[in-house]
Amino acid sequence: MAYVFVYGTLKKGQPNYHYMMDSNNGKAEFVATAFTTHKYPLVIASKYNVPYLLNLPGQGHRIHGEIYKVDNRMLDFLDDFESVPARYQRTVVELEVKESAGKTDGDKMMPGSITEVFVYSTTTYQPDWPSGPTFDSYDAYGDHGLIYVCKEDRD
Ligand code: PCA
Repeated sequence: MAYVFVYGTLKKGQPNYHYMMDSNNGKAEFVATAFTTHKYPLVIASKYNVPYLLNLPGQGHRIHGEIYKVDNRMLDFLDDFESVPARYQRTVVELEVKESAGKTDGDKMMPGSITEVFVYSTTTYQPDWPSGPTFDSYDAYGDHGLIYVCKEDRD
């Protein structure tokens, strides 16, 4: 078991959420919403309008996302899905818990508490990305109008 913070297309309601809920890929259980204790640039870039979290702490915004408890099978799936280590790296990020799922077992993360969990961030990016618009929360269907192109639809 491991905890993963998702901030992009894997969040609830976003284009790749269904992969997290597909039991063929393993198990993922929603634990809490959270935001990073440090700022990071979250940009939407490339011709496919992909959300990228740049591992440049101190720039951008505190990023909002969701914490999931995943089994090893799902962690393997996500590593593969995010092309670790070629395109993404799985590192640890410090988070402040916002709203916790209403569970009573020992797993409950308390709002306001600080926790460290895995996150996927891009290993490579264009030099102009950090200076472009950065977001505090990703929504594929947001006002920015940058519609995400799913992996299956890329050329
Ligand atoms: N999916 C992962 C990383 C970027 C993306 O699109 C996530 O939602 O955290």
